[in-house]
Amino acid sequence: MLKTISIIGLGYIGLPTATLFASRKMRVIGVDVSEYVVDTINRGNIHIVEPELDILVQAAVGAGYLRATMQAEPADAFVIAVPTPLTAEQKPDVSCIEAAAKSIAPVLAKGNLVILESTSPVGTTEKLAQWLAEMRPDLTFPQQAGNGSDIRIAYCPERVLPGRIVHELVANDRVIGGMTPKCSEAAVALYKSFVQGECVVTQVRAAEMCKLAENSFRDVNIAFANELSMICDDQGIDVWELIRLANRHPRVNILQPGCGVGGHCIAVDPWFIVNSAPETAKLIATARSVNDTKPKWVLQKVDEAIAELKTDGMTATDISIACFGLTFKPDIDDLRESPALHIAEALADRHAGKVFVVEPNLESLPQSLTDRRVAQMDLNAAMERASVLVLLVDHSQFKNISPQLTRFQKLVDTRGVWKKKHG
Ligand code: SAJ
Repeated sequence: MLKTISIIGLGYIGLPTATLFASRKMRVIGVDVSEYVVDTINRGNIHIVEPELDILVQAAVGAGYLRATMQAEPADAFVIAVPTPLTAEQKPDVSCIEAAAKSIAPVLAKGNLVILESTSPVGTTEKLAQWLAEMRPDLTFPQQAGNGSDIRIAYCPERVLPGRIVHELVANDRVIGGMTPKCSEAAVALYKSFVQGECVVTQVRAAEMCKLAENSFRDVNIAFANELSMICDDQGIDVWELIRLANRHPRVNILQPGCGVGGHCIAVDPWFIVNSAPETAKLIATARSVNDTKPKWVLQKVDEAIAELKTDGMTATDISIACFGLTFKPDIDDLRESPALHIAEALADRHAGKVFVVEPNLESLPQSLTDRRVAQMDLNAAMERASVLVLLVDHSQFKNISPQLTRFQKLVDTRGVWKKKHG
């Protein structure tokens, strides 16, 4: 029975996972490199915005089941949930996993289970096992000792949706790739403490690829929608109506176009596949490029709207632009890799007139925008005052209204929210 669980990395995945183990009355030691994160959690507070999480953390810390620290301590199981970003050359950076391995190696003991949850290129779990084996020659690892190893190692990707993390951590099926059958068995037993979905066992490399394939599938499908939106615009067809019509086919399910793909997963993970198979991953690479091109296309549409206003006699400085929505997807406050934010920055850089932002989910604008003299404005004022209305994110606050445009106002709606809806 695993009684003490250590979670390495207390971010969007690590912290909710830690609290769910704690809610099952397991002793949880959360480890993070940030003193601010550790202090915040130890006060029973959270440093990220995620529904339900604040109450869970408060309860877990209050009841003494969850504690955060900057130094790894002995435990029965270690769950690594650290970031795996891309380098400037779009190559996976697994240095945080290596650092996590270094931090836990000194406290590892016979019988421990080590699980990697971070999205990782295929082969990373085996690398992790190798790093640990080099640092602890006194212990045996699955790559050397097979089923009888002292330390068990598995890859178990997270697949939860930001905004629904707590619910999905419990409800979703888990893919579990142990380095040996015993490793998988131990990992299933651990997750079964709170996961109500099925824990499906596979090979370690298949589990790594599964995570990358899931996010690439979504990226490719969003790219299809984004490409369609540009084709339809060219041909005078309302893409949102077209998608509603096509989706009436029982085997068609086109996703929604937008101003680009953001967040730290869908826009990142496909590169892990492209890097490992540059010759064959052509569709995945093309989808990335289609989605990355979409913000530039939106900027072009704004330029066209400005040009039309100019032909009506307005000067560039008379023309104000209001961006509606800044976050990477609706109804969250997360700006990571947000195409809407990049569009707002680019508009501020290239436009001589005023640029405003309406973002009901943020108390204040990021510095990159305030530095560019972009101001926050409320919804009604922006709809009345802006010359170009650029709808970037379909927040619920924007959905139930339809702006009445004057002759001197233009609309660039990247989400189909303020377009006339049919059927
Ligand atoms: N988007 C569109 N059109 C759509 C759907 C999404 O333009 O029809 C855009 C969003 O606006 C956003 C981006 O895609 O900019 C990503 O949003 P998302 O809701 O698709 O995904 P994430 O990044 O919040 O979470 C994804 C999820 N993966 C899948 O759905 C396959 C989640 O389950 C993963 O756990 C998460 O990535 C992750 O951590 O990897």
